[in-house]
Amino acid sequence: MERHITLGEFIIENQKDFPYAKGELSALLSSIRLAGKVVNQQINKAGLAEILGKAGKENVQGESQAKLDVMANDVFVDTLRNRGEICGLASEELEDFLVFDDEIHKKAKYVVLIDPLDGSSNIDANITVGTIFSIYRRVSKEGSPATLEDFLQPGTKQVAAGYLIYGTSTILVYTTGKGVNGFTFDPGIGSFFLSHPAIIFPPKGITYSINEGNYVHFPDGIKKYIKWVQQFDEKENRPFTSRYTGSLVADFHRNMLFGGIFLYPEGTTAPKGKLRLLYEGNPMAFLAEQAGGKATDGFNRIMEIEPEELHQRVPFICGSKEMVEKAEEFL
Ligand code: P6P
Repeated sequence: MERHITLGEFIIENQKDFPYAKGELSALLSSIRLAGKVVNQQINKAGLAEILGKAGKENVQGESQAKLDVMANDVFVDTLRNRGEICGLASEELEDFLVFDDEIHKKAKYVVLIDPLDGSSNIDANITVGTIFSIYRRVSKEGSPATLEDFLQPGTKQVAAGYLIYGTSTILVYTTGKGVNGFTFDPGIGSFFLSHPAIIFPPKGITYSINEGNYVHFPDGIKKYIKWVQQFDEKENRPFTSRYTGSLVADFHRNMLFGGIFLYPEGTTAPKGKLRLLYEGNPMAFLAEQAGGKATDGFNRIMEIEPEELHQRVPFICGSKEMVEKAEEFL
């Protein structure tokens, strides 16, 4: 029987890809693995532990925070801080970034940006949610506290990025710039095993993911593209199939495995779109590009956008390269 390599073994085996790093990035990825296991366990027992529902607080997005959102944020903050490899962390759930400025953390090389529980509005309906993370090397001086500039870096500077998808199984998917690999969690053993080696984004597919409830608010080009995908064309397998879960990680993961396009464009009610550049757009764009896909705001490569603020939103079109390029023709 073929034995699958564990995530820990994979990280160690690929340590050689980082001659400049002395194991810090590997340790950081391992701490993300640990936090993912804890969040996975909490999510799976949420219904029993009565921690479903609202925490009674609002996050910076003005969205009511589900208790699991708060739990996931705290688990990642505590686990990543305890491993000592980051000097700061920014989260969708926190208005400002956290600075870890004791003697150990001030010397750390990396900062992390996370969406601790993306798609959390789905939680109470038991629909797939996810954690998204993005890792940068700090630009501020080692030995000093992290600064905003450490977080406002373009996506091209990402050292690593990935997500955990808490679905019918829990899978950790990440890249360090050497392709994309997925690891499925075996709760019986408590380890992640390589299940999706060298993921390739199919150049085209027949699935499109967009919240058509916002149709009236979309720019004309997006409306024309939606009409185009819905027209009959046997040669091109149109009309395409609509698949939209309201959970970016779930829609992205399905599209990356089987082909497809995800669109969250700007609209009159969301002038800059809804998704956050730093901890949704950039990490998903890094993964998409590393797997051979594409991610733009309709006109510009997502990863080349110069960030101006921590929670800035960005119009987001991401998926199979040929599908994204076709959509851009309408804009
Ligand atoms: P809407 C979840 O809140 C999220 O950030 C993404 O995971 C998801 O793709 C999108 O928002 C859903 O937004 O407006 O369609 O409900």
